[in-house]
Amino acid sequence: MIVDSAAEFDVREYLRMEMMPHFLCPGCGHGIALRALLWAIHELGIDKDQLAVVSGIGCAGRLSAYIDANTFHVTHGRPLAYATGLALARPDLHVVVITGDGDCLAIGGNHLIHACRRNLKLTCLMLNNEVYGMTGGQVSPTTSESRLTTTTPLGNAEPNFDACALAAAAGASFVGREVTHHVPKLKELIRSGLAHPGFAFIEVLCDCTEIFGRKNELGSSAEMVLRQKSDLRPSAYRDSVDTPFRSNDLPTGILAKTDRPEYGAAYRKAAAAQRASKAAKASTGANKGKA
Ligand SMILES: Cc1ncc(C[n+]2csc(CCOP(=O)(O)OP(=O)(O)O)c2C)c(N)n1
Ligand code: SF4
Ligand SMILES: [Mg+2]
Repeated sequence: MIVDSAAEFDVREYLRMEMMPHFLCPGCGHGIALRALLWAIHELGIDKDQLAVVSGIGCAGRLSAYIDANTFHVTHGRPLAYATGLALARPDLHVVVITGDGDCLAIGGNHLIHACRRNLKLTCLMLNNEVYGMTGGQVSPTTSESRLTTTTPLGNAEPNFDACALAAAAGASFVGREVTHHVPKLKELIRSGLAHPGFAFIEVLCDCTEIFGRKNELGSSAEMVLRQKSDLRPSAYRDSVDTPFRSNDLPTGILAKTDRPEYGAAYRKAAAAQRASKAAKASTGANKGKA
């Protein structure tokens, strides 16, 4: 059943209210992304019993604990590996991965590229706040050039990944990006990703207000969200880097959508064919024995 009315969406119905108060800092963008995800789930009418959320370690990874569904808080960098096993064993479930930029692109980068290549039906929501928030603000593969972190006290000198370009190049059949400034658009993108019959990679640009924002003097959480519209990257570095690194003018919305065969269906078909062939051989053998 598809529910269209935003008015009837009450996020508390999808949260473990007994876990409140949550641990996120005031103004953290991860909370906005969580709301958009749950709103999309509500609109698609996905039953909570049919929803499985797998997350790694980090502030982003912590979100699964608050969702009233089947949730798995697994090791750092490995949520896609766990989710792969789960989605293969239980194709009836909607399997969603929530991961951070460090979790997904640093320690978990290898899993990401192979998940993209494999095209198993999964929705991967990468919350990109440009930093390792949970561990005190170290540089991540998406930290913009020149930004200050605890491990780049002179400003980050490395180019940062364009995660969407990386995912598309690795074969992801659905790739999208949105900012937390546009919650309804973010919800729409996640909804499209959830409905996609293959691997969907969605990058959400969201603010780490307390660690990254403070360190880089980006102002209040409201100012940081407004900056997403106009000032995604420092102008000094505008157009200074090439694909697959990140440029300043970031496109949002659905960036890639292809119709590749879904791995789970292909695997089940091959397994069924093998079972049928074994059964046929066994029955031929039994008939020979009778002759
Ligand atoms: C194997 C392992 N290595 C390192 C850590 C420490 N650690 C925990 S969270 C984290 C980074 C989290 O960054 P990100 O994924 O961007 O999430 P955020 O906190 O920014 O939401 C690290 C390095 C760990 N828990 N396990
Ligand atoms: S440290 Fe940053 S990412 Fe973590 S909860 Fe606080 S604001 Fe959010
Ligand atoms: Mg992060």
